[in-house]
Amino acid sequence: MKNMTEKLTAAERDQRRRLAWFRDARFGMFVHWGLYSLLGRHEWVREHERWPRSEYAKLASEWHPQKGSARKWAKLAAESGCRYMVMTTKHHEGFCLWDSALTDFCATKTGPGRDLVAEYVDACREYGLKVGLYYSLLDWHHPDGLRSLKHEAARRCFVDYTHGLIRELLTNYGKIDILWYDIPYPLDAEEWESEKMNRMVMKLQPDIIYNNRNRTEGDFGTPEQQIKPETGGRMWEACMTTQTLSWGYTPIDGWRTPRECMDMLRSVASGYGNLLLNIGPKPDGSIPAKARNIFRQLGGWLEKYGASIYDVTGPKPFRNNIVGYYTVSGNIVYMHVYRWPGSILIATMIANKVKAVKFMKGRAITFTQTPDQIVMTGLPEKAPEPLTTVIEIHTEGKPRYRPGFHDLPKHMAPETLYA
Ligand code: JFZ
Repeated sequence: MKNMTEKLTAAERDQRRRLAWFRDARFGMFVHWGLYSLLGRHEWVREHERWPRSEYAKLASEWHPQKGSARKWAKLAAESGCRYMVMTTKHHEGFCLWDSALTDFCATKTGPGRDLVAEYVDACREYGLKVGLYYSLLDWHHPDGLRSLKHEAARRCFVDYTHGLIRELLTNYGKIDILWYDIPYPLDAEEWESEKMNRMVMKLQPDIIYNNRNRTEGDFGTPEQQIKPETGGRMWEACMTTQTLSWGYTPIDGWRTPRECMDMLRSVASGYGNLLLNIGPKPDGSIPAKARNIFRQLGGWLEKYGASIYDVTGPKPFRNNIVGYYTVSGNIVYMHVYRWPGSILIATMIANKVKAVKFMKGRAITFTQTPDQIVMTGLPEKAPEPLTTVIEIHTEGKPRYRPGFHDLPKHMAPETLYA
Protein backbone atom coordinates (compact mmCIF):
# COMPACT_ATOMS: atom_id res chain seq x y z
CA MET A 1 0.00 0.00 0.00
CA LYS A 2 1.25 3.44 -0.83
CA ASN A 3 1.42 5.79 2.10
CA MET A 4 -0.65 8.91 2.47
CA THR A 5 1.89 11.26 0.95
CA GLU A 6 2.27 9.37 -2.30
CA LYS A 7 0.13 10.32 -5.27
CA LEU A 8 -2.69 7.89 -5.85
CA THR A 9 -4.46 7.40 -9.15
CA ALA A 10 -8.18 8.11 -9.24
CA ALA A 11 -8.83 4.35 -9.33
CA GLU A 12 -6.63 3.75 -6.27
CA ARG A 13 -8.33 6.56 -4.40
CA ASP A 14 -11.72 5.12 -5.25
CA GLN A 15 -10.66 1.64 -4.19
CA ARG A 16 -9.42 3.01 -0.87
CA ARG A 17 -12.77 4.71 -0.34
CA ARG A 18 -14.74 1.57 -1.17
CA LEU A 19 -12.55 -0.61 1.06
CA ALA A 20 -12.68 1.68 4.12
CA TRP A 21 -15.40 -0.23 6.02
CA PHE A 22 -13.92 -3.60 5.06
CA ARG A 23 -10.46 -2.76 6.49
CA ASP A 24 -11.84 -2.73 10.00
CA ALA A 25 -14.69 -5.20 9.58
CA ARG A 26 -12.52 -8.12 10.70
CA PHE A 27 -15.22 -10.75 11.05
CA GLY A 28 -17.93 -11.94 8.67
CA MET A 29 -20.21 -14.95 8.32
CA PHE A 30 -20.09 -17.05 5.15
CA VAL A 31 -23.18 -19.13 4.31
CA HIS A 32 -23.12 -22.10 1.94
CA TRP A 33 -26.68 -23.15 1.19
CA GLY A 34 -28.10 -24.84 -1.87
CA LEU A 35 -29.45 -28.12 -3.23
CA TYR A 36 -26.29 -29.88 -2.01
CA SER A 37 -27.47 -29.12 1.55
CA LEU A 38 -30.24 -31.70 1.04
CA LEU A 39 -27.72 -34.47 0.37
CA GLY A 40 -25.36 -33.48 3.20
CA ARG A 41 -22.26 -34.80 1.53
CA HIS A 42 -20.29 -31.69 0.53
CA GLU A 43 -21.23 -28.89 -1.87
CA TRP A 44 -19.29 -30.69 -4.61
CA VAL A 45 -21.48 -33.82 -4.22
CA ARG A 46 -22.89 -33.57 -7.76
CA GLU A 47 -19.40 -33.81 -9.18
CA HIS A 48 -17.92 -36.17 -6.56
CA GLU A 49 -20.73 -38.67 -7.11
CA ARG A 50 -21.18 -37.90 -10.82
CA TRP A 51 -24.91 -37.22 -10.57
CA PRO A 52 -26.74 -37.12 -13.91
CA ARG A 53 -27.88 -33.59 -14.63
CA SER A 54 -31.62 -34.39 -14.64
CA GLU A 55 -31.44 -36.49 -11.46
CA TYR A 56 -29.67 -33.75 -9.55
CA ALA A 57 -32.05 -31.10 -10.85
CA LYS A 58 -34.97 -33.00 -9.25
CA LEU A 59 -33.65 -31.93 -5.85
CA ALA A 60 -34.94 -28.45 -6.63
CA SER A 61 -38.55 -29.59 -6.30
CA GLU A 62 -37.76 -31.34 -3.00
CA TRP A 63 -36.30 -28.31 -1.27
CA HIS A 64 -38.67 -26.60 1.17
CA PRO A 65 -36.62 -24.30 3.39
CA GLN A 66 -38.35 -22.63 6.29
CA LYS A 67 -39.27 -18.99 6.20
CA GLY A 68 -37.21 -16.76 8.45
CA SER A 69 -34.02 -18.82 8.14
CA ALA A 70 -31.89 -15.93 6.94
CA ARG A 71 -33.06 -13.81 9.86
CA LYS A 72 -31.74 -16.42 12.27
CA TRP A 73 -28.33 -16.44 10.59
CA ALA A 74 -28.17 -12.66 10.55
CA LYS A 75 -29.18 -12.46 14.20
CA LEU A 76 -26.47 -14.93 15.18
CA ALA A 77 -23.92 -13.10 13.02
CA ALA A 78 -24.75 -9.71 14.50
CA GLU A 79 -24.76 -11.03 18.06
CA SER A 80 -21.42 -12.73 17.42
CA GLY A 81 -19.64 -9.56 16.40
CA CYS A 82 -19.75 -10.09 12.63
CA ARG A 83 -20.01 -6.97 10.55
CA TYR A 84 -20.94 -8.57 7.25
CA MET A 85 -22.25 -11.71 5.61
CA VAL A 86 -21.69 -13.47 2.30
CA MET A 87 -24.19 -16.04 0.99
CA THR A 88 -23.92 -18.42 -1.96
CA THR A 89 -26.50 -17.12 -4.43
CA LYS A 90 -25.42 -19.76 -6.97
CA HIS A 91 -22.82 -22.41 -6.26
CA HIS A 92 -21.19 -24.66 -8.89
CA GLU A 93 -24.40 -26.72 -9.10
CA GLY A 94 -25.95 -23.79 -11.00
CA PHE A 95 -29.11 -23.44 -8.92
CA CYS A 96 -30.03 -19.77 -8.50
CA LEU A 97 -31.40 -18.88 -5.06
CA TRP A 98 -33.18 -15.83 -6.43
CA ASP A 99 -35.97 -14.99 -8.84
CA SER A 100 -34.19 -15.10 -12.19
CA ALA A 101 -35.71 -14.19 -15.53
CA LEU A 102 -32.92 -16.06 -17.30
CA THR A 103 -33.44 -19.60 -16.00
CA ASP A 104 -36.15 -21.80 -14.51
CA PHE A 105 -33.55 -23.51 -12.34
CA CYS A 106 -34.12 -21.02 -9.56
CA ALA A 107 -35.75 -20.82 -6.14
CA THR A 108 -38.95 -19.01 -7.12
CA LYS A 109 -39.89 -21.49 -9.84
CA THR A 110 -39.14 -24.71 -7.90
CA GLY A 111 -39.60 -26.19 -4.41
CA PRO A 112 -38.72 -23.16 -2.28
CA GLY A 113 -41.25 -21.00 -4.19
CA ARG A 114 -39.65 -17.87 -2.71
CA ASP A 115 -36.77 -15.53 -3.44
CA LEU A 116 -34.12 -16.67 -0.96
CA VAL A 117 -31.70 -13.91 -1.93
CA ALA A 118 -34.32 -11.26 -1.19
CA GLU A 119 -34.96 -12.81 2.25
CA TYR A 120 -31.23 -12.91 2.95
CA VAL A 121 -30.59 -9.32 1.86
CA ASP A 122 -33.50 -8.07 4.00
CA ALA A 123 -32.20 -10.01 7.00
CA CYS A 124 -28.70 -8.53 6.70
CA ARG A 125 -30.13 -5.03 6.56
CA GLU A 126 -32.41 -5.66 9.52
CA TYR A 127 -29.39 -6.58 11.65
CA GLY A 128 -27.12 -3.83 10.33
CA LEU A 129 -24.78 -6.17 8.47
CA LYS A 130 -23.10 -5.41 5.18
CA VAL A 131 -24.43 -7.59 2.38
CA GLY A 132 -22.18 -9.93 0.39
CA LEU A 133 -23.23 -12.12 -2.51
CA TYR A 134 -21.18 -15.17 -3.52
CA TYR A 135 -21.48 -16.10 -7.18
CA SER A 136 -19.82 -19.12 -8.82
CA LEU A 137 -18.77 -18.52 -12.40
CA LEU A 138 -18.23 -22.26 -12.78
CA ASP A 139 -21.62 -23.79 -13.62
CA TRP A 140 -22.29 -27.55 -13.91
CA HIS A 141 -25.94 -27.14 -14.87
CA HIS A 142 -25.91 -24.75 -17.81
CA PRO A 143 -25.46 -26.78 -21.01
CA ASP A 144 -22.78 -24.37 -22.20
CA GLY A 145 -20.94 -24.28 -18.87
CA LEU A 146 -18.35 -26.70 -20.24
CA ARG A 147 -19.02 -26.47 -23.99
CA SER A 148 -18.01 -22.83 -23.86
CA LEU A 149 -14.41 -23.99 -23.60
CA LYS A 150 -14.36 -25.30 -27.17
CA HIS A 151 -17.20 -23.64 -29.04
CA GLU A 152 -17.41 -19.92 -29.56
CA ALA A 153 -21.19 -19.88 -29.97
CA ALA A 154 -21.58 -21.70 -26.65
CA ARG A 155 -19.13 -19.33 -24.97
CA ARG A 156 -21.08 -16.33 -26.25
CA CYS A 157 -24.31 -17.76 -24.89
CA PHE A 158 -22.82 -18.76 -21.51
CA VAL A 159 -20.96 -15.50 -20.95
CA ASP A 160 -24.10 -13.50 -21.78
CA TYR A 161 -26.01 -15.68 -19.30
CA THR A 162 -23.34 -15.16 -16.62
CA HIS A 163 -23.16 -11.40 -17.05
CA GLY A 164 -26.97 -11.37 -17.11
CA LEU A 165 -27.29 -13.22 -13.79
CA ILE A 166 -24.78 -10.93 -12.13
CA ARG A 167 -26.69 -7.96 -13.52
CA GLU A 168 -29.90 -9.28 -11.94
CA LEU A 169 -28.22 -9.73 -8.55
CA LEU A 170 -26.80 -6.23 -8.58
CA THR A 171 -29.96 -4.57 -9.93
CA ASN A 172 -32.86 -6.09 -8.04
CA TYR A 173 -31.77 -6.04 -4.39
CA GLY A 174 -30.70 -2.50 -3.58
CA LYS A 175 -27.24 -1.73 -2.27
CA ILE A 176 -24.87 -4.71 -2.32
CA ASP A 177 -21.56 -4.35 -0.48
CA ILE A 178 -19.49 -7.32 -1.67
CA LEU A 179 -19.53 -9.42 -4.82
CA TRP A 180 -17.68 -12.64 -4.06
CA TYR A 181 -16.80 -14.33 -7.34
CA ASP A 182 -15.76 -17.97 -7.22
CA ILE A 183 -14.01 -20.49 -9.48
CA PRO A 184 -13.58 -19.14 -13.01
CA TYR A 185 -13.20 -22.57 -14.62
CA PRO A 186 -13.15 -23.18 -17.60
CA LEU A 187 -12.49 -19.79 -19.22
CA ASP A 188 -9.70 -17.24 -19.04
CA ALA A 189 -10.18 -13.55 -18.23
CA GLU A 190 -10.55 -12.57 -21.85
CA GLU A 191 -13.12 -15.30 -22.53
CA TRP A 192 -15.13 -14.42 -19.43
CA GLU A 193 -14.87 -10.77 -20.45
CA SER A 194 -13.89 -10.20 -16.84
CA GLU A 195 -12.90 -6.56 -17.23
CA LYS A 196 -16.23 -5.79 -18.82
CA MET A 197 -17.92 -7.76 -16.04
CA ASN A 198 -16.16 -5.60 -13.43
CA ARG A 199 -17.12 -2.41 -15.25
CA MET A 200 -20.77 -3.48 -15.23
CA VAL A 201 -20.52 -4.33 -11.51
CA MET A 202 -19.05 -0.91 -10.70
CA LYS A 203 -21.64 0.86 -12.80
CA LEU A 204 -24.54 -0.90 -11.06
CA GLN A 205 -23.02 -0.62 -7.55
CA PRO A 206 -20.52 2.25 -7.33
CA ASP A 207 -19.61 1.48 -3.68
CA ILE A 208 -19.19 -2.29 -4.02
CA ILE A 209 -15.98 -4.26 -3.48
CA TYR A 210 -15.28 -7.52 -5.32
CA ASN A 211 -12.71 -10.25 -4.85
CA ASN A 212 -10.07 -11.69 -7.16
CA ARG A 213 -11.70 -14.89 -8.33
CA ASN A 214 -12.83 -13.84 -11.81
CA ARG A 215 -9.22 -13.83 -12.98
CA THR A 216 -8.70 -10.14 -12.29
CA GLU A 217 -6.93 -8.57 -9.34
CA GLY A 218 -10.09 -7.46 -7.61
CA ASP A 219 -10.19 -5.32 -4.49
CA PHE A 220 -8.95 -7.96 -2.07
CA GLY A 221 -7.24 -11.35 -1.91
CA THR A 222 -8.98 -14.53 -0.74
CA PRO A 223 -6.61 -17.04 0.87
CA GLU A 224 -8.71 -20.10 1.52
CA GLN A 225 -8.47 -22.44 4.52
CA GLN A 226 -5.27 -20.68 5.52
CA ILE A 227 -4.48 -17.43 7.29
CA LYS A 228 -1.93 -15.90 5.01
CA PRO A 229 -1.67 -12.11 4.96
CA GLU A 230 -1.24 -10.49 1.56
CA THR A 231 1.91 -8.48 1.17
CA GLY A 232 2.29 -4.81 0.26
CA GLY A 233 -0.73 -3.71 2.27
CA ARG A 234 -3.24 -5.28 -0.09
CA MET A 235 -6.50 -6.03 1.71
CA TRP A 236 -7.25 -9.71 2.28
CA GLU A 237 -9.90 -11.94 3.73
CA ALA A 238 -9.36 -15.55 4.80
CA CYS A 239 -12.39 -17.77 4.25
CA MET A 240 -12.47 -20.70 6.64
CA THR A 241 -14.84 -23.50 7.57
CA THR A 242 -16.15 -24.37 11.02
CA GLN A 243 -16.34 -27.95 9.71
CA THR A 244 -13.17 -29.43 8.27
CA LEU A 245 -15.01 -31.67 5.81
CA SER A 246 -17.32 -29.40 3.90
CA TRP A 247 -18.62 -25.88 3.31
CA GLY A 248 -22.13 -27.13 2.69
CA TYR A 249 -24.11 -28.84 5.48
CA THR A 250 -23.01 -32.33 6.45
CA PRO A 251 -24.07 -34.40 9.46
CA ILE A 252 -20.65 -36.12 9.45
CA ASP A 253 -18.59 -35.00 12.43
CA GLY A 254 -15.58 -32.95 11.43
CA TRP A 255 -16.08 -29.91 13.62
CA ARG A 256 -13.40 -27.45 14.54
CA THR A 257 -13.33 -26.25 18.14
CA PRO A 258 -14.19 -22.71 19.23
CA ARG A 259 -10.55 -22.38 20.28
CA GLU A 260 -9.33 -23.21 16.78
CA CYS A 261 -11.65 -20.58 15.38
CA MET A 262 -10.43 -18.10 17.97
CA ASP A 263 -6.92 -18.79 16.72
CA MET A 264 -8.11 -17.75 13.24
CA LEU A 265 -9.61 -14.55 14.53
CA ARG A 266 -6.56 -13.34 16.46
CA SER A 267 -4.37 -14.33 13.50
CA VAL A 268 -6.31 -12.26 10.97
CA ALA A 269 -6.43 -9.30 13.35
CA SER A 270 -2.71 -9.50 13.79
CA GLY A 271 -2.22 -9.58 10.00
CA TYR A 272 -4.69 -6.73 9.47
CA GLY A 273 -7.09 -8.90 7.44
CA ASN A 274 -10.60 -10.30 7.79
CA LEU A 275 -12.04 -13.67 8.71
CA LEU A 276 -15.03 -14.97 6.75
CA LEU A 277 -16.13 -17.93 8.86
CA ASN A 278 -18.53 -20.38 7.26
CA ILE A 279 -21.74 -22.08 8.32
CA GLY A 280 -23.55 -24.68 6.22
CA PRO A 281 -27.20 -24.47 7.27
CA LYS A 282 -29.36 -27.58 7.09
CA PRO A 283 -31.78 -27.77 4.15
CA ASP A 284 -34.56 -26.30 6.31
CA GLY A 285 -32.28 -23.34 7.05
CA SER A 286 -31.46 -24.14 10.67
CA ILE A 287 -27.91 -23.74 11.91
CA PRO A 288 -26.04 -26.83 13.16
CA ALA A 289 -25.56 -26.60 16.94
CA LYS A 290 -21.76 -26.88 16.78
CA ALA A 291 -21.52 -23.99 14.35
CA ARG A 292 -23.86 -21.90 16.48
CA ASN A 293 -21.72 -22.61 19.54
CA ILE A 294 -18.55 -21.49 17.76
CA PHE A 295 -20.11 -18.17 16.76
CA ARG A 296 -21.59 -17.63 20.21
CA GLN A 297 -18.26 -18.22 21.94
CA LEU A 298 -16.36 -15.91 19.62
CA GLY A 299 -19.13 -13.37 20.06
CA GLY A 300 -18.92 -13.53 23.84
CA TRP A 301 -15.17 -13.08 23.70
CA LEU A 302 -15.43 -10.18 21.24
CA GLU A 303 -17.97 -8.42 23.39
CA LYS A 304 -15.32 -8.21 26.09
CA TYR A 305 -12.11 -7.94 24.09
CA GLY A 306 -13.31 -6.55 20.74
CA ALA A 307 -11.21 -3.40 21.09
CA SER A 308 -8.08 -5.52 20.62
CA ILE A 309 -9.43 -6.97 17.36
CA TYR A 310 -11.44 -4.26 15.57
CA ASP A 311 -10.03 -0.87 14.64
CA VAL A 312 -6.45 -1.92 15.29
CA THR A 313 -3.53 -2.05 12.93
CA GLY A 314 -1.60 -5.23 12.33
CA PRO A 315 1.53 -5.87 14.33
CA LYS A 316 3.94 -4.57 11.75
CA PRO A 317 6.74 -4.44 12.53
CA PHE A 318 5.90 -6.37 15.69
CA ARG A 319 6.32 -10.04 15.03
CA ASN A 320 4.25 -12.85 16.33
CA ASN A 321 5.69 -15.68 18.36
CA ILE A 322 4.41 -18.90 19.77
CA VAL A 323 2.58 -17.35 22.71
CA GLY A 324 1.80 -13.83 21.63
CA TYR A 325 0.20 -12.27 18.59
CA TYR A 326 0.23 -8.49 18.55
CA THR A 327 -2.15 -5.77 17.47
CA VAL A 328 -1.70 -2.05 18.04
CA SER A 329 -4.14 0.74 18.75
CA GLY A 330 -3.13 4.23 19.88
CA ASN A 331 -0.56 3.88 22.65
CA ILE A 332 -1.47 0.29 23.46
CA VAL A 333 0.12 -2.92 22.24
CA TYR A 334 -2.30 -5.80 22.69
CA MET A 335 -0.83 -9.24 23.16
CA HIS A 336 -3.18 -12.10 22.30
CA VAL A 337 -1.88 -15.01 24.32
CA TYR A 338 -3.27 -18.19 22.85
CA ARG A 339 -0.80 -20.63 24.45
CA TRP A 340 -0.50 -19.59 28.05
CA PRO A 341 3.11 -19.95 29.27
CA GLY A 342 2.49 -20.01 33.04
CA SER A 343 3.58 -17.58 35.74
CA ILE A 344 6.12 -15.65 33.66
CA LEU A 345 5.52 -14.03 30.28
CA ILE A 346 8.07 -12.12 28.24
CA ALA A 347 7.11 -9.47 25.70
CA THR A 348 9.75 -8.02 23.41
CA MET A 349 10.28 -5.65 20.49
CA ILE A 350 8.87 -2.56 22.18
CA ALA A 351 11.30 0.36 22.16
CA ASN A 352 9.19 2.76 24.21
CA LYS A 353 9.14 3.10 27.93
CA VAL A 354 6.28 0.95 29.18
CA LYS A 355 3.97 2.76 31.56
CA ALA A 356 1.71 -0.09 32.57
CA VAL A 357 0.87 -3.71 31.83
CA LYS A 358 -2.52 -5.19 32.63
CA PHE A 359 -5.01 -7.86 31.75
CA MET A 360 -7.54 -6.34 29.42
CA LYS A 361 -10.66 -5.74 31.54
CA GLY A 362 -8.69 -7.01 34.53
CA ARG A 363 -5.96 -6.40 37.08
CA ALA A 364 -2.55 -4.80 36.72
CA ILE A 365 0.43 -7.03 36.02
CA THR A 366 3.81 -6.64 37.74
CA PHE A 367 6.64 -6.19 35.24
CA THR A 368 10.23 -5.12 34.84
CA GLN A 369 11.60 -3.59 31.68
CA THR A 370 15.10 -3.87 30.23
CA PRO A 371 15.96 -2.39 26.83
CA ASP A 372 14.92 -5.66 25.17
CA GLN A 373 12.41 -7.35 27.42
CA ILE A 374 9.28 -6.70 29.36
CA VAL A 375 9.15 -9.46 31.93
CA MET A 376 5.76 -10.03 33.51
CA THR A 377 5.63 -11.99 36.74
CA GLY A 378 3.12 -13.25 39.24
CA LEU A 379 0.80 -14.54 36.54
CA PRO A 380 -1.60 -17.43 37.10
CA GLU A 381 -0.39 -20.89 36.06
CA LYS A 382 -3.49 -21.45 33.93
CA ALA A 383 -4.77 -19.17 31.16
CA PRO A 384 -7.28 -16.75 32.73
CA GLU A 385 -9.24 -16.75 29.47
CA PRO A 386 -9.18 -20.20 27.83
CA LEU A 387 -10.03 -18.93 24.33
CA THR A 388 -7.23 -16.32 24.35
CA THR A 389 -6.05 -13.99 27.09
CA VAL A 390 -5.48 -10.37 26.14
CA ILE A 391 -2.73 -8.34 27.79
CA GLU A 392 -2.45 -4.59 27.33
CA ILE A 393 0.98 -3.00 27.24
CA HIS A 394 0.66 0.76 27.59
CA THR A 395 3.56 2.66 26.07
CA GLU A 396 4.79 6.19 26.37
CA GLY A 397 3.92 7.53 22.93
CA LYS A 398 3.03 5.48 19.87
CA PRO A 399 4.54 2.00 20.03
CA ARG A 400 7.91 1.85 18.27
CA TYR A 401 9.76 -1.26 17.31
CA ARG A 402 13.05 -2.34 18.85
CA PRO A 403 14.91 -4.45 16.31
CA GLY A 404 16.41 -7.86 17.01
CA PHE A 405 19.28 -9.94 15.70
CA HIS A 406 17.78 -10.49 12.26
CA ASP A 407 16.38 -7.05 11.61
CA LEU A 408 19.48 -4.93 11.34
CA PRO A 409 21.49 -4.12 8.25
CA LYS A 410 25.21 -4.83 8.76
CA HIS A 411 26.29 -1.21 9.14
CA MET A 412 23.78 -0.62 11.92
CA ALA A 413 24.53 -3.75 13.90
CA PRO A 414 25.86 -3.04 17.38
CA GLU A 415 28.71 -5.11 18.84
CA THR A 416 26.31 -6.95 21.08
CA LEU A 417 22.57 -7.23 21.29
CA TYR A 418 20.42 -8.04 24.29
CA ALA A 419 23.18 -6.93 26.66
C1 JFZ B 1 -14.32 -22.90 -3.79
C2 JFZ B 1 -15.49 -23.84 -3.94
O1 JFZ B 1 -15.18 -24.85 -4.85
C3 JFZ B 1 -15.87 -24.42 -2.60
O2 JFZ B 1 -16.98 -25.29 -2.76
C4 JFZ B 1 -16.22 -23.29 -1.66
O3 JFZ B 1 -17.35 -22.59 -2.14
C5 JFZ B 1 -15.03 -22.36 -1.52
C6 JFZ B 1 -15.33 -21.14 -0.69
O4 JFZ B 1 -14.57 -21.91 -2.81
O5 JFZ B 1 -13.18 -23.67 -3.56
C7 JFZ B 1 -11.94 -23.20 -3.81
C8 JFZ B 1 -11.70 -22.03 -4.44
C9 JFZ B 1 -10.38 -21.57 -4.58
C10 JFZ B 1 -9.34 -22.32 -4.09
C11 JFZ B 1 -9.59 -23.52 -3.46
C12 JFZ B 1 -10.89 -23.97 -3.31
N1 JFZ B 1 -8.06 -21.84 -4.19
O6 JFZ B 1 -7.83 -20.73 -4.73
O7 JFZ B 1 -7.11 -22.50 -3.69
